Amino acid sequence: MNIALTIAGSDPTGGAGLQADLKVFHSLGVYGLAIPSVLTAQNTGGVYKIHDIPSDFFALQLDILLKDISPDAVKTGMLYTADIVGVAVDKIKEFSLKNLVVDPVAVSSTGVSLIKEAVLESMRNNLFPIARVITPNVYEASLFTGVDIQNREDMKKAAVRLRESGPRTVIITGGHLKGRALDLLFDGDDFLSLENDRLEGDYHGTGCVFSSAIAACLALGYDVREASVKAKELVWKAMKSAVSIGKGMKTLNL
Ligand code: PXL
Repeated sequence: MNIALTIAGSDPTGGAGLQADLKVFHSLGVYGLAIPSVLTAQNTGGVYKIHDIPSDFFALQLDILLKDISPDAVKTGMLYTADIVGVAVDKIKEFSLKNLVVDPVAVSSTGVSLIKEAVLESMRNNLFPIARVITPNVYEASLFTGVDIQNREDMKKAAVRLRESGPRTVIITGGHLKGRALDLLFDGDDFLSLENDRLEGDYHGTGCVFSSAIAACLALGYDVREASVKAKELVWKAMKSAVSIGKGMKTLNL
């Protein structure tokens, strides 16, 4: 059985965070493990409150799980504090975890900040260098690089800068830009554009679903390019059939 681990925040709506990641793993035929890195109180209207998990307990969760099980791929999502990033990095190294997909979550779809101070620095300096893939959206890519991203050329510039911080592949998801929905992959040699027609509306969880689908595909043995194409397809289908389960944003149907 192929196994993927998500290390991510809890989103009780099931639209994002580790709940969504587990659904993605299951839908792709991968066995899912999940470690919460932070808790949120939220509904489809948005994030109401965020509660840290003590970093020593977070470390214990990783130790106990990873002494027993070796996942084929790992995805990190919302890590929230620099302490949590530090522990995640130490454990990923200690247990030689492979196929690391880092979704550098920084803001929620409703605009709430999902990071505390020093997290960007810590992710860039410590987590990005050990990642096989990072999947920032355009806002996050701008935060990390200072590039004001408006079009494909800006995305290329930001991708090149992001790759200098160490990940093997950078995929910037451009769903928030105008025009066709463009994601741009850069592996140090070539750029690959992944394009879809734009689906209008507000959707919650697209970034989480994309990154966990990539992790699942890597766990199944696909290469990063194949994984990104399959992940984009899965996000597209889940957006097409998105559901209104509450009074706020639509959640992807997984
Ligand atoms: O979509 C980003 C995200 C990631 N992880 C958790 C979240 C959110 C957005 O609200 O709650 C736990």
